[in-house]
Amino acid sequence: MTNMISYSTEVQEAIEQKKPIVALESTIISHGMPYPQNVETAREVEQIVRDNGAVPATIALMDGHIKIGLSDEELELLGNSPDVAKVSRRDIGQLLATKKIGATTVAATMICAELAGIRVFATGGIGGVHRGAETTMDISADLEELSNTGVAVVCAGAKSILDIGLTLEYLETKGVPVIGYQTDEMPAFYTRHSGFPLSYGSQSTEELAAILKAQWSLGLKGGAVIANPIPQEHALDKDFIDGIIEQAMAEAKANGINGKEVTPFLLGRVKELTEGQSLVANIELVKHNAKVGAELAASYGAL
Ligand code: PSU
Ligand code: MN
Repeated sequence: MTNMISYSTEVQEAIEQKKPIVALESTIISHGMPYPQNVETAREVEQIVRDNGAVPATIALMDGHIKIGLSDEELELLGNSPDVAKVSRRDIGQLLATKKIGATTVAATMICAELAGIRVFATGGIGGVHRGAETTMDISADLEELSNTGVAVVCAGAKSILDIGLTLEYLETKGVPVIGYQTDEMPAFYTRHSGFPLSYGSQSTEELAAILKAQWSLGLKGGAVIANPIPQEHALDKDFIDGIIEQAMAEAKANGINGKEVTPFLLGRVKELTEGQSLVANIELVKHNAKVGAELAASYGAL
């Protein structure tokens, strides 16, 4: 197994020196944001992790390897090639065997992070139960992964292209803790409020780390969602963004978009319809998650 995993020098040294490490996903780069903002953001996010006391490990599949930590050239390749695959759990073996380039989703990044011994992962938003899932059965593999794989995912909640209430129900059934960071309410990605209360909100990364430690020390399988709302100054107006999401979803339906194409299609259309405002908000919330992720990794490492 180990010869399929390759570490960047920075991450290798961090492992040897037992420094805190934060995993970062790559689908957000390849399919979640347009070029060149995607690559710029990826580099800025890595720097924020460093500035807050941890080492970034952006994860992707290339040349038959799971790469833990990417060079500038590798990031550029991910952000600016048309044929990067979106890789979830089911795709990992195929991508490695065929040596193609794959960007890892939340699910696949969690798997790779766990293989590398990394416990904290920061991203934008998780996948979830899509609206209308009672007929389409479109439920992201991210949710199953959260119930199986021991990695904490710092995110700004799930955006309202999803059914946030059903996503929370699913996570509850699967025994996944969803813990607010300095909030008692599930955030809704572009906005701070969804109206759905969480069972617990924590004020400090020290306490979050202690919660994770208790869960994993008992051998309780699975990860956790650390729900960290977008900073107020970058939040979008709820009615504005909800209207646009409705329109993008209607277009997805009219165009027969389904399967793994749904999330990238909706993200792209929302960006166009907001004239880029959603992209700015998305970038800012990812940066904030990177900061909290670094602080959480440092707190966890100090236990
Ligand atoms: N949500 C976002 N931006 C993203 C994604 C989700 O706000 O880029 C990506 C993540 O990689 C997530 C994936 O794991 O989409 C979920 O895709 P699906 O719904 O096909 O499982
Ligand atoms: Mn899906």
